Amino acid sequence: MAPRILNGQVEVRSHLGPNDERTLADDVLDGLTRPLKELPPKHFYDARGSELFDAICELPEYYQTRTERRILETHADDVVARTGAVELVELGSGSATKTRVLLDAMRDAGTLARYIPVDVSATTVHAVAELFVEEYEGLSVYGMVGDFERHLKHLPAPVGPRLVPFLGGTIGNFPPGSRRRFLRSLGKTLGDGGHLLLGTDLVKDPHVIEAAYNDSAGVTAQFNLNVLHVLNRELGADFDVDAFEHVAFFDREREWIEMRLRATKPQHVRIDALDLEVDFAGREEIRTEISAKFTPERLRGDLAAAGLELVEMFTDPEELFAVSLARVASD
Ligand code: SAH
Ligand code: AVI
Repeated sequence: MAPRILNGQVEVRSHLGPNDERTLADDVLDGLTRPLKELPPKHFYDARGSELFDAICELPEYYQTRTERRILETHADDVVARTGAVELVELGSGSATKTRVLLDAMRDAGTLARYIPVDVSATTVHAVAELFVEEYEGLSVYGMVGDFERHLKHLPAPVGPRLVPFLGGTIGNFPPGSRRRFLRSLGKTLGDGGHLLLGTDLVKDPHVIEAAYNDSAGVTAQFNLNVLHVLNRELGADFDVDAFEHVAFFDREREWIEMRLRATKPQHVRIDALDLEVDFAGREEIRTEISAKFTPERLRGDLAAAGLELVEMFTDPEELFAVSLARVASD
């Protein structure tokens, strides 16, 4: 697809096309014909889903965002000094509010050259690209609308030491096996001497974790249910969204949150684009997300298994959340 030049310093390129509508179709066909029905979480993030996620980040119960921001505010100067970063390639950038803390530190250190947000949500990549090029004088922005599991090979070559923030705990949304495979594949993205800056939510009192996914304002429930609106719109499905309810619980053995959508009554759904009929028994559930919570040991182990070495793990005084700086392990 042709690059969209907004002005001299901004370019946004989309790697999503007809094949990606296929990806949604394939995921739905695969996920809704299994004995335990499942949908991958990346399909939450249409324009409405991205807005709802931003609203989640402001909720009193959702401690993750404000805690990670505070960790970044405390350690950004140190991270920039230690990495010498001149560019950020941010994975799952969303509305990139916390990214400003890193960009400010790079600007103050005089190293800031380029910002590359990567996200499946086209609206957020365009919005962030336009905003940041205005806000940071001289900054070049190359937005990539794409899937970070498939499109990182299309990134431009680094212009100098690269820092790859992967914030918000999004790595926790991968199942464990693909999480380690994905981390291993990031070696190439980091480039020579590059670093990963990985945000992870930590294991803590299950009540605190469960409250973060069962907020009293019901925003997380709307976010979860939104995926059914996506399927209705994109695949011509006829889900009765009001006949499903939000479920989120902490699986104490696996140490992850599971979000599910539960049918409140038996129902029959038709998905036109797939020529598929799906039946739901009363109280049958679709798993829509896992969100893994880490211990420092598990995190170190995952990084090591992916050929990465931990440079430093930053956390907050209550040890709610961690931001880890890592690089490719030396042999
Ligand atoms: N980094 C932000 C946003 C986290 S929400 C923060 O810390 O607040 C997760 C983001 O990852 C969303 O913007 C979503 O669109 C994006 N995302 C999820 N799966 C993705 C994938 N496979 N490829 C690219 N982006 C993805
Ligand atoms: C993006 N991701 C890390 C969020 C999480 O906490 O797993 C998505 C989310 N799901 C429900 N609330 C927020």
